[in-house]
Amino acid sequence: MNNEILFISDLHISLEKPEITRRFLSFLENRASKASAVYILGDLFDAWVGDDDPTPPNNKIRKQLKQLTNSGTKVYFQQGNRDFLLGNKFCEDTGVTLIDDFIVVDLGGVPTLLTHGDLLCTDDLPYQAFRAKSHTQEWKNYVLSKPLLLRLLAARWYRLRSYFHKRNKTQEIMDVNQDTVINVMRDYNCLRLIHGHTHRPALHNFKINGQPAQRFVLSAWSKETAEVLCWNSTGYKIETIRN
Ligand SMILES: [Mn+2]
Repeated sequence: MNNEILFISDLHISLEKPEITRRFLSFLENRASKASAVYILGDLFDAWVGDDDPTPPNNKIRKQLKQLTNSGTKVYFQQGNRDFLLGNKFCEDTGVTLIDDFIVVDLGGVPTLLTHGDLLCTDDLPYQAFRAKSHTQEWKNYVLSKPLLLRLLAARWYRLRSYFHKRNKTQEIMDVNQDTVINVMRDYNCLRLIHGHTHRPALHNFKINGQPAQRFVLSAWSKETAEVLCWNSTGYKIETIRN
C-alpha cells in the first residue's frame, strides 16, 4: 500500500464491449490493488437502470470491486450521465463510496475539484434541461418502480436516441463552457480540476484571477486502449493500458 491515487472515467462498460470489461476487471485486480484509492469519475457503465440489474457483466464487476475494497483500496464513485441511477445498494454490495457531483480532494497539498463533467457543458441546453428533470427524486422513483425488463428496453432506446441527437450537435456545444469551468472552480476555491465526460483527454492551462489553473480531462476507454491518471507524492503520470 502506498499513497497513490488513480483516476478513471468513461469506460462505458456494456455487454457489447467485452474487451473493456476484461481490461477493467484486470485493472482492479492487478493495478488498482497497488493504489491507496481509486476515483471513478462517472460513466463506468454505458447504461445503469438500477442496482437490482443482474445482467452481465454487472455481477462480475460487483465481485471484483468488493474484492478490491476488502483488500484495503478505497474506491470512490461519482455518477456520470449514463449511470446516475447507480445508488446505495450497489455501494453496499461493493464497498464503493458514492461521492457528490462536485467534491474537493487534497492532491499533494493542492485542493483539487472532481466532477464527471456533464455539469460543465452548459451550452447544451436541452441536455441540461433533461438532467435537471431526471435528477429529481420523483423522476428516479418513477423510473425505478418500473419492471427491470422495461427499464432495460428503455435504456436501449435512450442510447439509440442519444446517438442520433449527438450527430446533430456541434463539437463546441458538446464541450465544456470555459466560463462555467472558471465559475465552478472559483466557487470551490480550487485551481485544479479533474473531469471526464467529453472524451477529449487533455491538460488545459489557464488563469483564474491571475493565478495558474489546470484542468485535467480524462480519456474514455476504448476497445484497444485505456488511460489512468495516477497521482502520488511526486506528482502525476498518465499510464496507458494496452491489453
Ligand atoms: Mn458522460
